[in-house]
Amino acid sequence: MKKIILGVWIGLNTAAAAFASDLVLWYDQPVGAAVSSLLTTNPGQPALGLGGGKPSSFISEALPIGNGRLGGLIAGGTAHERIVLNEDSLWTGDENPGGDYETMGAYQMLGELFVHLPGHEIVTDYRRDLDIGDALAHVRYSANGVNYSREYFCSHADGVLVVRLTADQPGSYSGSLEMKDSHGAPTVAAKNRLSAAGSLSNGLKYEAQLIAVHEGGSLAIHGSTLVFSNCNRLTLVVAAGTDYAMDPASHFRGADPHSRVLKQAERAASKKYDILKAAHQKDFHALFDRVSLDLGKSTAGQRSLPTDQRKRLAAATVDPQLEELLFQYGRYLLISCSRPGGLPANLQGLWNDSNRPPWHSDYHANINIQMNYWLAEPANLAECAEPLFDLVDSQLPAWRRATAAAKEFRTADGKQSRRGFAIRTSHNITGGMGWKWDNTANAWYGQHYWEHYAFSRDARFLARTAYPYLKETCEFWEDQLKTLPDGRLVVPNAWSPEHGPTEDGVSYSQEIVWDLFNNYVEAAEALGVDQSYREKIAAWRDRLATPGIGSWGQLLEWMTEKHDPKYPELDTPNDHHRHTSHLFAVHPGRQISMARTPELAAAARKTIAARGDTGDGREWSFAWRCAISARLQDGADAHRQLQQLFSDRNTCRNLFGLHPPMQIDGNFGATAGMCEMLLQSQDGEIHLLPALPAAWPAGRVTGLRARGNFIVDLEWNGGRLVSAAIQSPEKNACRVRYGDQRLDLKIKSGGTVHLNGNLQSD
Ligand code: FUC
Repeated sequence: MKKIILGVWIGLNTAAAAFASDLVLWYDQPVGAAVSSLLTTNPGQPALGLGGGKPSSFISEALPIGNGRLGGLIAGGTAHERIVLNEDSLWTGDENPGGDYETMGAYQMLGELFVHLPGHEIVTDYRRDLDIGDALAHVRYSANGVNYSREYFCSHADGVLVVRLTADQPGSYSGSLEMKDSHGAPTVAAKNRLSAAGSLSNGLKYEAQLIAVHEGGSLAIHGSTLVFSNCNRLTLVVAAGTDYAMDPASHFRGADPHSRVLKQAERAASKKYDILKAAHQKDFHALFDRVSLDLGKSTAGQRSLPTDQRKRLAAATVDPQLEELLFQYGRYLLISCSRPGGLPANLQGLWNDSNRPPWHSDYHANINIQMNYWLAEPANLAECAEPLFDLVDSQLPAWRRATAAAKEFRTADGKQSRRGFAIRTSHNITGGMGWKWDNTANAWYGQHYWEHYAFSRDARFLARTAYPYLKETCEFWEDQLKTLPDGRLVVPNAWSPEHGPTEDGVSYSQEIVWDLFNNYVEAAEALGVDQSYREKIAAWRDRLATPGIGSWGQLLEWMTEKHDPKYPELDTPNDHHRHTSHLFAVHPGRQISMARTPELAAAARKTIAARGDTGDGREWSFAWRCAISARLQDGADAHRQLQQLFSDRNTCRNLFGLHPPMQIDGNFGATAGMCEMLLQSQDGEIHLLPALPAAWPAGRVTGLRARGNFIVDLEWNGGRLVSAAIQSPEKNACRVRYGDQRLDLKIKSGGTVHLNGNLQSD
């Protein structure tokens, strides 16, 4: 039996063996327990995290729930539960055309909810978990002979965060509820509710409301807290909002949040808990259940370990069910932080426990936000990508103004650029931008617009949303590209992100503009519009300088190989930089492929091998490398890169990507990389199991999407395809590939074609 006394853990855990469900993150300690334990036993010594030897942080341990807009991070404390509350539009800053990182503002923490339960200091059989297959978090323990249980979720259906406290004996709940605003607004208690309302320095108004519904016992106000005595059960409902509106015409301000928040809280509090839970389940399952993955069974030993201990071992020994969990965690997190009508996932999704988060928890446009959305299309969560398009579209007027005013974008004749817009490396949600121009980020965002169409074939989206964006961005690049004496076109003053000198024709920028032009041409063809402009852009695409191959067989990151005394390792086999920007053309781009450009593909492989496992790589680096190796059809390396993500350097105990203290792009990138290992469709054919690693000898996946509006199910055994089912909601045709076999298929509207491992129809 395991016992906690004031955060000190003693004894053995009997609960562990029972907790082996496949899609559950679970722990036998509350957040911070290891730290408190060390502080208690070694007063005066620095706090150490569980075995990692590094200080622990709340955000790396707490369990995340969210409804796309509102989020909670759950500590799972027994005598003192702490839930950090987030609302994704709570941002300081404004439109700042000067591009000053400090005045750009930062994503803020909303507040904290505390449940104080005196007498729950000494507990046994403790467990906290997050069931990502059901979007429910739990805390369970026994104290004073009572079995206590809590369930938590954040409902998109009702717009609220819900906590339900139950016990197996009546009258067992006595304690208090406290809500703390992160910006000093007072909490007001009235009847059965707590509320806090305030405004930020930029005038953004916000409000949070908690309503407590108690069953049995009593509830009373004490100062700014609610005190409950001898209750059987409690249901807590939290609603929150701001007056942010994703609308430049109203300067990003909408209605005062008060009445909306009040209504949401009251409506939810008037419903029975089971009704709230059922609505949440229905909404969540409609998205989550579209894809299932089975990579084989983990050992009983692996399955018996709490997630934090288990994941560390998985860096060295294959743990198929934990890999499956990581895959589905990316999908769970995207569903929980990016829903139509809301804001896109920022650097931390929407989970933030600080008012000065790293990198302002902003939208970083040189890899990070793009990586957040790589999984959306293939992992069958396309609607979760809509917030990205909505936000970007809403920022365009401000970005156009900032670009027109910038000296960096003067046209060749010395005049200001009048067409299009550029984006800096970081931006906020109100037209403001931060650090350094990332010239080709506009074109990279364009890839997402194109891919949303390429997967769905939604002609309306293409015509109304994607095409105008792509065309305007082409016009920007028409004005900006520079012609070399030999006629090749180059992006001037380009930067391979965060690595080495700025100069013309950097591979990263060349490849991204190539991708834009290529996507534009296909978009114009699909719509049958702008023939002469389409032909011009196709010709310009073919004149863009392409990346070269260097002295040790690597893909060149700059037009010429660097021998720079300032950066002696630059462009050498010892260059272990975290960015692999010049491999954009392999993934997520499609300019380099094994079939069409085998020499460049081989050079890309050299580069990725040299980047290495240690050095400067961060969580997102390994996710990106996993996807790149998958595109290079190297399943073994793709899997090796994936495994790096389980190391203590790259993943937190709650499986959030670890870029101190946390960053979410690695989570989304890992899911996307695994999709690439199982199915690809960027080259005009549906390629089944293109990078299956030996580590996954047998398995099954259902519900992955392929470009062209197809859904694909696959089963394999002994490392070989056993069966495939390809379905399309429309009358459709495709070429299917497995290994070197190819088959042209026609599918009836709403039909499914079943194939065996030799690509023969059943
Ligand atoms: C990129 C990376 C950093 C970090 C930051 C948010 O610029 O180079 O490692 O992930 O984004």
